[in-house]
Amino acid sequence: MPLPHPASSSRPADTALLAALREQLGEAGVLTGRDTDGYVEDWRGLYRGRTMAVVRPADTDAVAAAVRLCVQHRVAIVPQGGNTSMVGGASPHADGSEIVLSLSRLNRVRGVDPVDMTLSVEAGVTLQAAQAAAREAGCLLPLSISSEGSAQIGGVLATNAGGNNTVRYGNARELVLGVEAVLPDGQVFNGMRRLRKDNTGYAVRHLLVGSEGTLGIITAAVLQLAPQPRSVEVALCGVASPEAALALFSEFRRRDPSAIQAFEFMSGTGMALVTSLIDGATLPLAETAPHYVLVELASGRETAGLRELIEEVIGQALEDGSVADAVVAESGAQRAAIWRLREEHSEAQKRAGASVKNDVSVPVSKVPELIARATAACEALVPGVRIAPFGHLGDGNIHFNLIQPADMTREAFLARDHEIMDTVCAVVRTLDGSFSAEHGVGMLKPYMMPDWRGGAELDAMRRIKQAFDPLDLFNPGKLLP
Ligand code: 2HG
Ligand code: ZN
Repeated sequence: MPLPHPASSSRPADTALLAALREQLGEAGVLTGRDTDGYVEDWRGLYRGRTMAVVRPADTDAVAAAVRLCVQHRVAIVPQGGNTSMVGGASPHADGSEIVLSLSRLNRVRGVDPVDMTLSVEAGVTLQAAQAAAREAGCLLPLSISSEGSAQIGGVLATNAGGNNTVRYGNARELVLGVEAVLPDGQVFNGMRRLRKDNTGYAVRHLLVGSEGTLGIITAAVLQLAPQPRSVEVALCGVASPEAALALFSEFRRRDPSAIQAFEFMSGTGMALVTSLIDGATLPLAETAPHYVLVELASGRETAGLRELIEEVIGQALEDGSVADAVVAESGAQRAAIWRLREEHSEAQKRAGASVKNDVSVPVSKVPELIARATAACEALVPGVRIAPFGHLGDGNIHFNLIQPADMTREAFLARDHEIMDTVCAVVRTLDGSFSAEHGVGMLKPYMMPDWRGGAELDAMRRIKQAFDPLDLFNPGKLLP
């Protein structure tokens, strides 16, 4: 029988535990009171929790020691990296009964090997710093997400993040060769192997990846790198419809499937928010369009003919009218400016008001139908709602985001979040999609798990949780209902 949920009853700070943690980690390693402010609220301001303390161990042994103390005192732990979760996955609950364990001080690059093409990094290294370490060694860490400046490797792996390059390289999981983690019994699982072939029973590392901190706290990982591209082309196209965007994707894939590094979709509504709310973000096209596509092609060869390819495919689409207007970047600065229009979508939507996010995926062929049907259903449900879908068309993952109508308060809109999410997900279900594509389940979506992952699958997940964490002290209330 599951033990009572530690977060279900309010409890006073455990002073004996705090004293023991201070002794173990030093004064600077344990924050309380106002010093915890930056750790108890998520970046969207949706989850405002409380915590007994924030502990900041500086190495793996200190993480293990902190875990053992918390377990002795039966106090639950919320692991936290860059605090960029979209689903409250790293936020403490409101009753203050948990300890937030920040991985930020585990921020060393342990090594990069350009021959093996591997990168060993600790959990608190930001994704951007990890990318830079790979680049310095002449390699590419082929994982890119909008929050990469703050998001840390531990959280990226704990959520099995996807991002812009999944179409070519897969999700974070596909890049993980080895993992080091602290398990709920305080043991350190040292799986920092860097082998391409290693078939020895259960892949514990893959259980930890995507477990959202419910089975273990990832403290370091070995990531597979890719060759650094030698030629890159980026274009922005205005398109009349999601169908035209899909047709463009199919044409690039028909011509050279190995060249597509990213293929991103943006709605006209979302783009208008970016260009009006983000400083210096301007549309490099003569006219606005109903929707936009960002395509990036890349190759390890300098003379791969990517410029010809991008110009030919887009030129043909301009001729047949499926692309209304387009620009191909002429320099690195222009490529970055185009990417910025895509990457500022979350920030612009945050500035525009409260939003309900639906991080969903469908087979790529169904993306246009998803957008059309979910748009109609949401317009009928909440008249005046601003619908701004965008995302990773190349892998079928669309962020079907809705922003509060101008005449509705933030509270009134957010009170309808489940209703809206259920409406979008009803469409997703008929298209054989997923309700949780790349952001994880966190605190936002466990209620959907029985419906989407019921029966044997949820049962297996519960047994795995019970086997790893019988006291339910690792990120309770997240992922599993
Ligand atoms: C992205 O693709 C992120 O930019 C964020 O996954 C999506 O804000 C969102 O909903
Ligand atoms: Zn995304």
